[in-house]
Amino acid sequence: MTSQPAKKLLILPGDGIGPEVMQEVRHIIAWLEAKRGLSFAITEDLVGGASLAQYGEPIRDDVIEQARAADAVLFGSVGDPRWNHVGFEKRPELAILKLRQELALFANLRPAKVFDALVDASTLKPDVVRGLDIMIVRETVGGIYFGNPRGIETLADGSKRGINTEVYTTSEIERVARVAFDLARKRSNRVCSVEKCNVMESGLLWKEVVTDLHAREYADVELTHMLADNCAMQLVRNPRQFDVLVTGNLFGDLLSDLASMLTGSLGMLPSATLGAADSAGKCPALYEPIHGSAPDIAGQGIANPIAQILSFAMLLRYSFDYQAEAQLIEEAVAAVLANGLRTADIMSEGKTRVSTSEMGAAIVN
Ligand code: GGG
Repeated sequence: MTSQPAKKLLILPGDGIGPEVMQEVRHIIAWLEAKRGLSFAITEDLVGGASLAQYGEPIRDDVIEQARAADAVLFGSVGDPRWNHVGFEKRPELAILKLRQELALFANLRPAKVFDALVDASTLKPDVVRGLDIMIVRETVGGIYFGNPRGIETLADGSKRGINTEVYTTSEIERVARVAFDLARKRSNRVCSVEKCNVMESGLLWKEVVTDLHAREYADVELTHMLADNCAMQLVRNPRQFDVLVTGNLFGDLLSDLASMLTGSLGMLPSATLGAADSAGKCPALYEPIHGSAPDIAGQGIANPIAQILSFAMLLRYSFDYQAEAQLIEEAVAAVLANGLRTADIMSEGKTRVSTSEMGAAIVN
């Protein structure tokens, strides 16, 4: 039991399966309030395609201000085929990119952990993934997603040219590398820095900055460097060689989706995106599953709510310091999986297939 003031939580379910899997978190919140005496002051709003439909923009300034004022943001997923034809400035995905940038949420922590009960759901052999526990630290406010020049221009002959530019500065690289080194010290003390310095200038700077920071402040941590293409191959060949991986925006996006399949499904991986703490010690933070809105399965009640639920557990752990409750949720997920309950994405022979809401209810129970 706790008598702390209500934690200000902004919930942004988003599009597609986002609202469906978020509903299962609401049940967990209700349980925590009823059984553990926790108190949350919750506000909710629209983002992504849902916001475009109502307000004509993927995220309103007011929602960004609500996010700034909250103690933490729980985000669902954005992406809506109704806006597939529009330009980048009106894409639903802009909601999450804008939130990360406006709140300077630069470090996206994407843990890829294999639950014992799911070793047979992995794309790799059970012996290769059993016990796998890696942390991918993805930089999220720089790199090719934000660099200039960018755009689509029409050339003299009427054909077009699409442009994105990878830009990283020393300070952007250093601050995310610092997060990775600090995390490694609490884990197995190993960091692998991933770039493509053999063909990219930004990769060359990335490697140089990480190497310098390591020598200056983190010599006790084991540091290795790996090219991103080799890293993709090594994650499939022998993923347990890694502890903490730190990389840029695009490579982190790709490698974490790859890593999710080692755990059984994209529907299993949570994430936390953190900014820098202010002088009062408040750290802006947003939590979201790494999966998108999956419009192809939205509304069918078959989505896996575990990534969203584990994202909420990360929120309790990192933003609210509710360690026991976070652990309780993680243990409940492990227990339900051990009991053989499976949503469609992790289903295998001899297990019991359940819907989104049945999986959520089993975790609460
Ligand atoms: N929950 C994650 C989500 O909504 N992903 C959609 C997406 O396109 N995200 C872009 C990104 O993570 O950079």
